[in-house]
Amino acid sequence: MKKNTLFSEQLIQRLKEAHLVVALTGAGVSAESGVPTFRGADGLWKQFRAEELATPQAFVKNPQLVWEWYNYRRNLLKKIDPNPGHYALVELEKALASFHLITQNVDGLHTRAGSGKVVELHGNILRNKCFNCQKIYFEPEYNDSSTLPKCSCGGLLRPNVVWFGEMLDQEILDRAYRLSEECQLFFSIGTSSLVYPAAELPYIAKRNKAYIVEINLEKTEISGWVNERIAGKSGEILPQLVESLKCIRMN
Ligand code: BV8
Ligand code: ZN
Repeated sequence: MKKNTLFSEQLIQRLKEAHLVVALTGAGVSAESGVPTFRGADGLWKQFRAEELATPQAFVKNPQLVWEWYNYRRNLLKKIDPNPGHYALVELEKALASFHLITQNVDGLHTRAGSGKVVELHGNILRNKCFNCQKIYFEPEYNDSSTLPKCSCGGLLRPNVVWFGEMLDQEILDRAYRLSEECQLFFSIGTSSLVYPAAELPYIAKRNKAYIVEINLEKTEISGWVNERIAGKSGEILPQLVESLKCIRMN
């Protein structure tokens, strides 16, 4: 077993003692699976601008364009699998008494990897809902339709994700707040910490004396004050965290 050099004693101690461990993930965790991030060099927003597409106004203005953009992303996902970072988070959930995952990602890769306790803050791109009556549609075949499917009420279907300017589901958000308030160890992984209210969660955890660890390729809005920053790829760092945890268990 390789000796741990990546994680501080303090982090290892917290892993041992914490009653609740929470991980907030963003697009960076899916990047190594080939899902373009939002603001990175190959970012989705490069080809399109957020306000053009991921807003209700954009959908009203040009539903076909928005629908095609999401089908482009959903088709990308068909050829994409979870990466070692997703699987390491499944291992953490199995190894730790109480580990909860909060994700901003809408790609469903955490669930596909086997994570059981996932809070999807921004919804799930693989599901649709009616723009008019909010009825949820689980049929995947709609995602291949080049023309916009219609709801039984006559309304247009849209991806079941939270757009900019839209409120998050209050129950889901309250759960994320409560987990962040009650945890002793909070990981912020692969997120630029720019989008609210998700970006509030590490601050809430910090206010409640949790130990905050950031895993990211680059510096972010919160890098200046977290307890520990581990620079690098989540797909490489998270499996090492699982290894370190196994070492703790053996000693
Ligand atoms: C809300 C679903 C109340 C859709 C997403 C003006 C008008 C209206 C609203 C606002 C406004 N000003 C501010 C707001 C609030 C707005 C907001 O926060 N805007 C930001 C941009 C300033 N928030 C909202 O609108 C939210 N609703 O506030 O409602 C309200 C209502 C009306 C008016 C005011 C307020 C709704 C936010 C949800 C938006 N939906 N997604 C879709 O996917 O199409 S957000 C979208 O961004 C994704 O969910 C994504 O996850 C999320 C955050 O981005 P990140 O995940 O952080 O991804 P990013 O590319 O930015 O960063 C990737 C990171 O990974 C980088 O740091 C990179 O270094 C790192 N990385 C890359 N590779 C790796 C890696 N790290 C490790 N390993 C690697 N291999
Ligand atoms: Zn409807």
